[in-house]
Amino acid sequence: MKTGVPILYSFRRCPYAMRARLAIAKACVAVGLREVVLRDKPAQMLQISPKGTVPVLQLVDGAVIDESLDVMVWALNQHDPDGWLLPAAGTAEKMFALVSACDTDFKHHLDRFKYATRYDDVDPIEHRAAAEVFLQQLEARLAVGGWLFGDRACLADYAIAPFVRQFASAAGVWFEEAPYPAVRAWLRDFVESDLFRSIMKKYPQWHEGDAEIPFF
Ligand SMILES: N[C@@H](CCC(=O)N[C@@H](CS)C(=O)NCC(=O)O)C(=O)O
Repeated sequence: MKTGVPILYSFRRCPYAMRARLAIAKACVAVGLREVVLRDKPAQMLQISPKGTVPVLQLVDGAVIDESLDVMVWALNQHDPDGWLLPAAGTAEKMFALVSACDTDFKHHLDRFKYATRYDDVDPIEHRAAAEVFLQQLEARLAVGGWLFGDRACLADYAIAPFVRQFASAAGVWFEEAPYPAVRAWLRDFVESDLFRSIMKKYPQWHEGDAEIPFF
């Protein structure tokens, strides 16, 4: 289907899709949203991105961006009103390194903690403890300026917060009592922000022939 704006295949509860929507919303870039159900992925999405993960962004010229961080950078390269690509403290390189630690080590332990029954012979508490190494890094950073890289938000905050949110909800009371007050405050502000609320609206599943839903 030819449209005048890029098309974003997204799944509301996916933390990777959340970070893409956060950057698109922050940049105020207009896209058409197609809400995906992961067990019933649309053929059109699989055709342009056979690896079958969300988010997937198809640009008007047909080019496809199917990694969430690349979608963030694509959006912010067009309009970055709060300087998310340039952290207040530290370097962009360090910012991307922290996001990479989230997507590899932390995500590995998060999955095995949250979905322990999906894996053979996995002790969720061991993985919660291993995930804490990352939380400790976040706590040390947040204690300095309230954000991961200094005294204002950057891409890393919004790329990482959706995963910490998942961890916190899986950990429940344990997280509320753990020695990470700065992480808790940062996460609370994130979850209660207008930006986060705005990207968590519910949309019906998209089917071929449906119009896209305008998203910013
Ligand atoms: N590296 C990818 C990972 C995206 C990803 O794994 N998304 C999950 C949903 S949270 C997915 O689509 N999984 C495929 C499935 O469950 O079928 C990115 O950053 O965009």
